[in-house]
Amino acid sequence: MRKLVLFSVLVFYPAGLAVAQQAATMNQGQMSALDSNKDGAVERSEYESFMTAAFANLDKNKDGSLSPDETKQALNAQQFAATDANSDGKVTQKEFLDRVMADFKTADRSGDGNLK
Ligand SMILES: [Ca+2]
Ligand SMILES: [Ca+2]
Ligand SMILES: [Ca+2]
Repeated sequence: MRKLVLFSVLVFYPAGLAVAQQAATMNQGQMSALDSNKDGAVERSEYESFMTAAFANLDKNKDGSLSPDETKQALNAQQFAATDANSDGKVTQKEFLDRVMADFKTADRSGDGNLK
């Protein structure tokens, strides 16, 4: 258990992104999809990989950023603005990951770096 302290359960109580909201209602099957090494817990790295893939999915035109249009199913205007840290109207992968990983930290109430 290295570097546990801050990261863990993000998946269950995410702050706002639709992907995270989906995660919040994950069933067992989805949970095991996130748990790529099948150790029964979702580590920060597994969550990050999952969200990186989610970003790629949302980025329909593959320009490396998400427009309000690309995220309209997932985010309302307020959530989009909250994720678009530099307010340039686009959500880059970094902005996206910063946000969802912050959600992870928020969700990590036990602080053990794992989601079980
Ligand atoms: Ca795991
Ligand atoms: Ca795009
Ligand atoms: Ca931006």
